[in-house]
Amino acid sequence: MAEKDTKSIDQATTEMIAKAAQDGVKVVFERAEIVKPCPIGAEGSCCNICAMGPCRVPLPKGREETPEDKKRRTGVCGATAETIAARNFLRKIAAGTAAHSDHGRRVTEAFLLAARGEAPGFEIKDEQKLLQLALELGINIGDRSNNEIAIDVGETLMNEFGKQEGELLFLKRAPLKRQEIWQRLGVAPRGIDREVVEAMHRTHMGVDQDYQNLLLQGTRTALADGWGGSMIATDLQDVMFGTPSPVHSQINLGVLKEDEVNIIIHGHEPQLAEMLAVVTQDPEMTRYAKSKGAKGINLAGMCCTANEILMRHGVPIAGNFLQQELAIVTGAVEAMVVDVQCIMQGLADVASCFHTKIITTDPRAKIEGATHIEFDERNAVESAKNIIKTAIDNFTNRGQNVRIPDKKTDLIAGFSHETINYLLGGMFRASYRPLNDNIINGRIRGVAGVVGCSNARVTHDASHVTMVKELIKNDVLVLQTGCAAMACAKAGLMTPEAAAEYAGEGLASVCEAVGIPPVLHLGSCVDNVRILIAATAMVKDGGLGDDISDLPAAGAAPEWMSEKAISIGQYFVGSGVFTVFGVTWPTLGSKKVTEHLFKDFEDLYGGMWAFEPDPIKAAHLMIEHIDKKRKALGLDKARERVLYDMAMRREL
Ligand code: BF8
Repeated sequence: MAEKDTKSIDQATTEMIAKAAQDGVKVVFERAEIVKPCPIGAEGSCCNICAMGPCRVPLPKGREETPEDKKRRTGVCGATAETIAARNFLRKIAAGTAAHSDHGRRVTEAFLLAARGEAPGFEIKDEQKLLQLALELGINIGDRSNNEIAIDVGETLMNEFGKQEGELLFLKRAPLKRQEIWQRLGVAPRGIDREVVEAMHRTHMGVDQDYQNLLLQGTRTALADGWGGSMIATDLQDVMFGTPSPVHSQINLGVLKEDEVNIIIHGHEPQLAEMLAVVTQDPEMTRYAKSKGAKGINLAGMCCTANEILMRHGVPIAGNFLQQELAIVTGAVEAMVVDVQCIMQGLADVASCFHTKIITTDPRAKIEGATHIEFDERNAVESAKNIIKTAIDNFTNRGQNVRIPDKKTDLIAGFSHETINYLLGGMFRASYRPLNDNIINGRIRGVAGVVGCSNARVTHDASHVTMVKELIKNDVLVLQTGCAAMACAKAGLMTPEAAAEYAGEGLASVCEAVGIPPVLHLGSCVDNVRILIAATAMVKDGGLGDDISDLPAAGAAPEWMSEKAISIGQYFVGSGVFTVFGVTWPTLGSKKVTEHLFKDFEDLYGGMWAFEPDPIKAAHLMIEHIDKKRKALGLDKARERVLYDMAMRREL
């Protein structure tokens, strides 16, 4: 694992870490120094699935593994280091898939309530996307109302979770060649829940004990996330709340306001956040805030919920994963409202040192010491008002120890697949043609998805920003989601002006012509499926091969930490994408498993994993892969033309 010499490259974060230390408040950065990662668990060599263990089978350190070592490296039941590493890896995928898919299921439930008129305040905002979805799913449109159609769409997609036979419906969205690969390998997922349950069964003591077979189920489970649960979540969120389009906003702790009631909404599912965004605008709420001495109500986002309401409402972002406790350390947050995923339990402890209320809202995710106000879509407006009033009431408890870092950055977000299509092609000829053409002519070398978390084991934001700068300097257009997107937005890479400052000549010329940043924000972690759809659209537009694995494209999560990231990585690899992770790699305890993921997978899927903690080296692995794909497509010659004069630019 890479050692880190500084905690964060972000000034606001550094400032608040210092304030936390001054105030005697322990935050994640300090805990990471106290609690060292278990080296055996980190390499996937600890098996704790039965009570004969936990069995630890670490690789010998500082020397090559001998045949004698190999014999000794088994659990009590005889499970090999390969089985143990593969089983641990599959369990991570199952947990990640479960998280995204339970999010998708909850969104589908809300969608059905809205369609049935049982969730006042929620409605169908994107009629066009609803109708497209209905056509795709074979649902009769005729002269039926949007709500009638939506009920059928919702019920059809809800069935995807518990389906026992057949294949997930959205697999048909993939290029034909990709679908054939999945069928040949037997990894086309059936129902989403079925794949997660089967993964858990196969990793139970004494079931699947062939690492290659375990990893096939890893792919099938992950595909049930990418082309199933996450895709359902993104599509239905778009229909219900609107498909994102470019929007200007700001990011970092400096978006908090000293004279207003600050409410941070943190987590993942957008239903509550959407309602808070609406209800904070209610004059009754503003009057109430003023009656308590505040000038107004300031709503800001944290983690992926932040991405959701940024993309649709331009609500500013307070920070990414490692900044959640630091927002409270400002002393200016009246309430941090959370739902599910990536919410540190440490928040409750940090909040106890300030006046901040941690408000949990979901029955699946309570935190000891937090206030629980349940959010119910059937009664969404009332739930949201109740939460906001609780925050406003807390304003008078704010102490004197307030310091908000004077640091925020402009960004443009909202690049859904539909928006990219429209921006490139225009309303009447929306297409990816100009993107494909500019890849073919070499102005754009390729496309990279740089996604994922922040991780306290490496310098916060550093790998994201370094990697992305290196990629765009080399004319690679970068698509981002999650906390990775926030890191680069804070570094100023998500404005159109960033193209001239950081991008290579070819990429900059295209960005200037279209008016887009060189780094596009596509949303939250479930929205990684927008990248799958964009990649598929590139294949379908022609000239770049007939499968996702033919594209000059690559993926990365340089600061990953969550099981969801592993699931995302596996569905990208299983969809044909070369994917590099940083920080640490969870199967290093087995060379065979690691080689299988890093090398054999390319023969199976056309995409494979890699591990490289150095972000510049990782960026160059991606660029090499992109160049390899360009060569295979016969595009290596076109890349030689990279310098453009003004006349050439005008021709774009
Ligand atoms: O789902 S990027 S730290 S917030 S897991 Fe979590 Fe990672 Fe952030 Fe969103 Ni994704």
